[in-house]
Amino acid sequence: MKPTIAALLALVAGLASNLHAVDPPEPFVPLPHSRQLAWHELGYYAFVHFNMNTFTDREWGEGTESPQLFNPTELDCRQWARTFKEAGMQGIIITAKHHDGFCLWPSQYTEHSVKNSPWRDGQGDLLRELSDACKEFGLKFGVYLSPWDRNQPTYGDSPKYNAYFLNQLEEVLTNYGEVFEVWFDGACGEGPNGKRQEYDWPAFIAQVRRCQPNALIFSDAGPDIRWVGNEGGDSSETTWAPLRRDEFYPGIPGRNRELGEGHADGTHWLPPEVDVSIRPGWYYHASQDNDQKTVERLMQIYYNAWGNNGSLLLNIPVDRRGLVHENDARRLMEFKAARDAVFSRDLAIGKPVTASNVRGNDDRFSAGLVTDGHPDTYWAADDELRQGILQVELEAVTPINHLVAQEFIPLGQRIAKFEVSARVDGAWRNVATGTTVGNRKVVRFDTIAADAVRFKILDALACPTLHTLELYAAPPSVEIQTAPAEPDGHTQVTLISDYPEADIVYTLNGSEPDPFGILYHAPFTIDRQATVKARAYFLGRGGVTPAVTRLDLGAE
Ligand code: FUL
Repeated sequence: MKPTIAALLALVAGLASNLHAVDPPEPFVPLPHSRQLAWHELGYYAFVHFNMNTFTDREWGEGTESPQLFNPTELDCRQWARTFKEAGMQGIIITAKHHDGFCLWPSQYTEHSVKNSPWRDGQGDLLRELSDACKEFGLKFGVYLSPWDRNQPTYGDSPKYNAYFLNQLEEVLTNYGEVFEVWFDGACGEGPNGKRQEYDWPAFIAQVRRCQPNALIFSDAGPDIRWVGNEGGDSSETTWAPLRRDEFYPGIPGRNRELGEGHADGTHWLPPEVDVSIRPGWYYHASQDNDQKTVERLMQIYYNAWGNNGSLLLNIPVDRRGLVHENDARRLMEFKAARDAVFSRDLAIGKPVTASNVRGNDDRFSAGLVTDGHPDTYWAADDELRQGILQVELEAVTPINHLVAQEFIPLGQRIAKFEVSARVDGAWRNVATGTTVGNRKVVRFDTIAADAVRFKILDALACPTLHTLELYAAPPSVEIQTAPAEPDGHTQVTLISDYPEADIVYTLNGSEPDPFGILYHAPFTIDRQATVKARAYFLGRGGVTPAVTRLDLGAE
């Protein structure tokens, strides 16, 4: 059979592109391990502090508490898993043992456990129930096992206690299926013999590797994930995944800033995890039932963690019933709705992209790969370059206020400085600057209606790569301002958006305003019985993205 013209052309094109083919960039060490790459995909999972302290209203127990006190009345791990799954979390890490030494599983090495509690007549195993619930709901299961143990008589007798801890690790890591993360706190104290315990960290780590080769180990010094250096939900604008790991050990004092920032010349890939509680305490206290962090603060924390090269481990203190408290569940869902409102629609996906340089002019590294939504493709520059510009054409004037950038981290973290600009009426305006990117950087800026966006890499430690550029428009907010008005009992209502060009729509009967509702033009008056709800929309400008604000003026 004769070759067709199309086949010949394809052959010639193939040969031509082979002539240009270059190798991918040399890896820039340190590189992430495959288990770390899998972890980077997670981003957001639950911490549950639930143990003896839940029943004594404390944060740290003494280790002398009677097991009789542990008695949840309605414990339901399926309710936890269902709630966290609906909230968009990917796993749960449970305090299997906290500093007071009480074990949530019937350990054969101590009497200080659920087996001597009234819960399930001493027959219960919370790790069994939780790991089963995680499997049922498709969540990952992780454990916090405190080395500091204020109950264990051998604590302080270092070799003996280390053997005890290794045995417990084995129990927890071999009886409950796959464990995705083992969380080590660095706290250390003196035992009953007055001696300070010396932990055998190399043995602890080897035990985890032996029992759960895919599990990530968290501590101040990793070896897989590092503490971010604070428990308040903050992070550093500059965040290198690499760290000079050998300078660190669990519980190291005085180096919190470096734990946040990492090191540009770090020797090991050791990205940060932001651990923070939704309430003031780690454990449940009825007095904090209304003290959840606001949605705004949770969003800020999410940007600090997930949006800054790390992940968010958000603690939800399960209550004395053994349930996620209604108020915490409600806040988790509000937080999810707020994330969805920002991140549900990538305005850059599939849009054309040009670059100042494409590695070897090779299509395998072309600019358009940053908006193709594919998990394995990336743009890369020529070896000698430390800069680069990528320009996304939006093809229509589009309001935007978030950019998400991701480096191709299997080849290491490289970008050290960047700038974002937007084209408005043919002129480029600088909207944000930043430093590191790594696995993910979320850049936020004031809403701007632009028809193109530039991501300018100003400095890198090696030739830059970029896996993804995404653009989003968080809904504009609406503030409802009120003032007394004539006749008596009437109120003047003014609606103000943080984005002046947004269209504000409102209702007076409590119903949700949709884009076809009453358009706001000027202040108006209402009587006491009205319920005003308002939303701002980017009507006809790259899609409808609503925000809702409500004001109830004494309606029923
Ligand atoms: C700390 C512990 O001392 C707290 O009680 C809590 O468990 C927190 C997550 O880690 O170091």
